[in-house]
Amino acid sequence: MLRFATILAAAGVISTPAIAETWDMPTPYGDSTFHTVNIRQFADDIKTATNGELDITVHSAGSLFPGAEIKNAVRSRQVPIGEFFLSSIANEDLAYGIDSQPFLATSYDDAATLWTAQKPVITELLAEQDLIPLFSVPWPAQGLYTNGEIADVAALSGLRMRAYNAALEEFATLANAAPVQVEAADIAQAFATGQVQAMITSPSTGANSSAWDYVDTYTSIDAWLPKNIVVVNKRVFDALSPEVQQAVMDAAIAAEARGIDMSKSETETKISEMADNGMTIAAPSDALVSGLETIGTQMLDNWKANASAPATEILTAYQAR
Ligand code: PCA
Repeated sequence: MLRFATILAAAGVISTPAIAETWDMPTPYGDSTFHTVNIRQFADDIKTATNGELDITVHSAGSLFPGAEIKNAVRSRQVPIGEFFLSSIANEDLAYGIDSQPFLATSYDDAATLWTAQKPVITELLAEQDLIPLFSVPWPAQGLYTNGEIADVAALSGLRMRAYNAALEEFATLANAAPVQVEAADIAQAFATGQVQAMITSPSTGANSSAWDYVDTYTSIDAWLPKNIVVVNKRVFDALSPEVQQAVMDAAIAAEARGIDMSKSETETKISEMADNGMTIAAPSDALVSGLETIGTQMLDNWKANASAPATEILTAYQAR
């Protein structure tokens, strides 16, 4: 029997698997977003490494599930795998939202150190929901989009400001702005209809939503580097053969490294794209920086007061670096 199998393998007869597994993978972000380009490459890498045994189809721009539902869709096995904005589940535990604390980690190096502290903690938390984190990639540092230069925090007062998570909502409120939750895909429309007048996001999302059509100034406040995360359902993953599991893990390691490189290079290219389209690229004034830092300090105090034991563990490990 063994000899027969060997002969078949040598003849190439059993090199193609009988049953190929196909997975749907939702993400909230559009096709031009570097995260989406990266996860499509991740899917291709797995397909190649497994000889087509695991074939993942990426569904972008919230087309399969809206961003806010992706985590639970993977948890309940409506889909085996998905990508979402990690801090969007900070309402479950502040451990998930620490990357969106203003001025806590503002460079790629700091973001990497923070992820090293955060990863083991959220891996345990996600395991309670049958979820395995595969990889996580930061967005470029978050900047400020306004009409006209913003001299200090007082200049944000009264502006309707787009928010994408609870931390940004708190930030806007502390700046006396009025936060309005808007998905990335709806930014252009929210500005066009006057629903929002200012926002804080990466150069990637700013350029991808043609920020120059509705604001004229980008200020590099480099406030934080929030992350996307890709998770897989543990029961679905456990049902894969060890070889396919290994291929997924290998592709995940490569995707995290590649995604970070893409994120880094987008910071410059997308700021240039905004400048090329006529936007003023401004450095923040000292007054603006110190006002924003005061808000950051207050937010971190609030965060500490509400943090769970696991969340506190992340901050302690990060600050002990
Ligand atoms: N882009 C996403 C999340 C953070 C970012 O840079 C957004 O604006 O929704």
